[in-house]
Order: sequence, then structure tokens, then C-alpha cells
Amino acid sequence: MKLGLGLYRHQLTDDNLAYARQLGCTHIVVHLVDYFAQGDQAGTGDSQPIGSSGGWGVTRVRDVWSVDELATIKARIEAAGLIWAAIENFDPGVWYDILLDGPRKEAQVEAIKQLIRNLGRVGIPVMGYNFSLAGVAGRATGLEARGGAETVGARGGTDQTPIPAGMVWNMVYDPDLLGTGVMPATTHAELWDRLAWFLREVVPVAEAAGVRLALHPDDPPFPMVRQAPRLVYEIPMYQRVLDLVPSPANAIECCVGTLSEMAGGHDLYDWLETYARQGALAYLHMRNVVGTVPTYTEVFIDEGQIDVLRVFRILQKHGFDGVIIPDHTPMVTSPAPWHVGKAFSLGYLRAMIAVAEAG
Ligand SMILES: [Mn+2]
Repeated sequence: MKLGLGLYRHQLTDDNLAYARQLGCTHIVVHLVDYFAQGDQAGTGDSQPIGSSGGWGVTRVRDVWSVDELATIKARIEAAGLIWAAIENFDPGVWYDILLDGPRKEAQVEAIKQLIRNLGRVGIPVMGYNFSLAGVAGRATGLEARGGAETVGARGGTDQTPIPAGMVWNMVYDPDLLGTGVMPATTHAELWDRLAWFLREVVPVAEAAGVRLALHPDDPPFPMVRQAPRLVYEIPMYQRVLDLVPSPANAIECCVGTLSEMAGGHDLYDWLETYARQGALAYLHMRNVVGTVPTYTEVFIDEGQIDVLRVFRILQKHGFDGVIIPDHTPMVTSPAPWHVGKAFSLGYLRAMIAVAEAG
């Protein structure tokens, strides 16, 4: 098992790469779609950032990331002695009509195929993604982790204000549509049909390119958020994703914290074993949590309901040799709240990996 760190594009500095290396990371996961590119200096760099519901990012219709662009980033990561493990999330400006079943979806899926081929050429083995209309939305910020550390969670419900036309996944893809209405109503069945179409188109290309597509579960895992349906909001629903197009290239970005906070009473460890046994786990997000939907709080890695060592023993038993990154961490009162929070989690995860691997 390998320890990694997730960084946003704006965080790809020599200092942050040195920080990761010094704390024992060997791998980097990069969020190329940067929530904070619009000048939010408080960007937390979390895979689903704290406070992201406070302001919307803006994207634009754009081309996919080129081989040159990706190779430049890869060289920088490798110059710091690290390995680029995965990209996390497609740019909504590239694939919004795939999510929305809109008129440009055929052209957009061809662009996504080109992007996957580009990843293969550059040697980035995993493309993580959220197949989500609302994205990460509707969480409450300020719920307290240990010692009053700022964190996020849900207090009995989530945001159900409709998504404006021109937006998807918390980002504006077409400013001209803003103010013209709301996103058309969608059913769960329709959203599953869109995912199935996407996977049938792209998985064969990914397989040929040596790239694994890895789906993140819905965070927060409510059945509906902002009046839009969610796909994977209970743990067994991942099996349906895998069964749509069985392939090593159709895999799971396993956010253990999100899985643990899901409703339904399904056993986290049994299901992790089920997915690990199939070799379906591309990489892991690790955090801890107290409670389940509709009321839960994200907490420090060592204070929640998830037995981290038990998770890693299951992974070890099934030969998982992928990357584990800290997911969100509470902000630690200090001169560097994000860095201290992540450092605490990295140290804990590194120790638990060592114990699990020692048998
Ligand atoms: Mn996650």
C-alpha cells in the first residue's frame, strides 16, 4: 500500500511537493479542476473542500488537458521525487452535456476519450471522477471535531434549492444560461442510464490506454441533493456500477468516509471486502466520521467510527497495492491549519499501513 497526498493545481508548488515527500508520501493525486482558481486564498486543497458551498467556481467550455500540459505537471512532480498516481475529476466545461444528456454529449464523449488516451500516453494510471449533477453541496460547515476544530457534516438534512440552468457540479459552464431557469428535473433511472452510456463509450478506450476510471461515491450521500438525484449513496450501489461494464478500467475511487456515513445499515467492512476481492479499488480516500446520513460529522482520522486498521487489514488480505490519500481533515488551530491537519492524518495512516503490512 502506498501513501499519497491530494493537491489542487494551485497547490502544486515546490514547497507542497517537498512537504508531501518529507511526510512519507510517494504519490500525488492532482485535482486539475481547481475550485479556488478564482482567487480564494483560503483554498483547503481538500478533495471536497471545506467551505466550497460558499461560492461557485466558474469553468468554461474548453479543450481537454493536452499531452504537453500533463507532461509538464508530471515532470514537476517527478522532480520532487514523487509519482503522479491519478487525476481527480473531469472539468465540467468538458463533459457537462454527458452529465445532463444534452445535445453536445456525443462530441464531449469523444473529447473524454482523447483525454483518456492522453493520460495513457503520459503515464497517469487513474482518472477519478464524480458522476454528479449537484457535486459536493449542502454540507454544514463549522460542526466541531475534537477540541473545536472546524469541520463539515450534516445536521439532519441537506440543501434542496434547485440548481440554476448553466451550472453543474457547483460550476458555471455557460454564463449566458444563468437566470434563465433551473436544471431540468432528472430521475435516478435517467442518471443511471447516463452513467451506463458513458461507461460503455469510454471504458473500452480506457482499457486500451491502460487507464482506470474510478468513480467517487456521492458526498454527501443523500438520495437527492439540490433536487438532483445521486448515484452511489448506499454502499451496495457500487456493485451496480461495476456490473454495468465489467472491466479493470471500471473501478472505484473508494472514499471510505463517505461510505461509512451512508444510510441503510450496510456493513462497511463486509462491503469493502466484497469490492477488494474483485480488485475494484483503484485508490482510497481516508478520513473518519461520526454518524450516518442524515446526521453526521467529519472528524479526525483517529476519533470516528471507522476502524482504520481493520480497513487496511482487509486491503492487505486482498493484495491491494494502490494509493491511499487523506480525505478532508478538520482544520487544526495553528499557523498552518490545512498542513497540520493533513500531516496528522498522514502520520496516522502511515503507521496503520505499516501495522497492517506487518501482519
Ligand atoms: Mn472523498
